[in-house]
Amino acid sequence: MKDKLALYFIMGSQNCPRKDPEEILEQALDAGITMFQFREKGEAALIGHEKRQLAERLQDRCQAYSVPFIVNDDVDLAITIGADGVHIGQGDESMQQVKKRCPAHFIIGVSATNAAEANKAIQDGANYVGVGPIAATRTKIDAKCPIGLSGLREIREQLGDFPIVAIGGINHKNAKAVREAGADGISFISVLTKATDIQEAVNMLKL
Ligand code: 3NM
Repeated sequence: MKDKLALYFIMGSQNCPRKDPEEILEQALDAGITMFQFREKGEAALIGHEKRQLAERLQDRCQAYSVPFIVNDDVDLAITIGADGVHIGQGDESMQQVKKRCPAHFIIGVSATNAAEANKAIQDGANYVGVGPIAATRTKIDAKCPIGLSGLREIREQLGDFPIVAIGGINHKNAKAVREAGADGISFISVLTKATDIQEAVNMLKL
């Protein structure tokens, strides 16, 4: 699990106003991302058939690179298209329900802002926790107050060896410090969707 979390790219069509999501994902896969989350969310997001079509196109790309394809929130879509897993937030469907409905091999990720939420997710059977926001982000309008590196360190101390991916405001300037503070991996949206050179942007995150 930890290897897969190393470079975890998240994206939906609403994050790509100027470029084709499939093209961005292809370049990100080529550059070496290790996991992908389809997060079609917000006012500009696709719904229904269009959402499913885009999901399947992006899933195809991930399969070509043997990179896990995770669906944000939409458990029905994840099951229907045979995704590799789902990522759910604190306000979403209960973990008990999710676990009951999903195939046993599904990777289940849960968002957490503090150790109590993270511990609950672990007890409920999550495979990893997404911890954040680490720094300020403009990508998620309702993001909570940043927890910083100290917040991440505190959560790591309480979670022992459990897989943690950090999220929110991560870029090439703070990626290394985020790993040093205890994250097994980093997840990111805008640092790639807004990059002019995606290969270079991914390379910078590896440093
Ligand atoms: N979840 P960027 S922050 C999707 O704190 C998401 O749970 C967050 O986008 C959380 O890499 C966030 O552009 C947005 O900051 C991450």
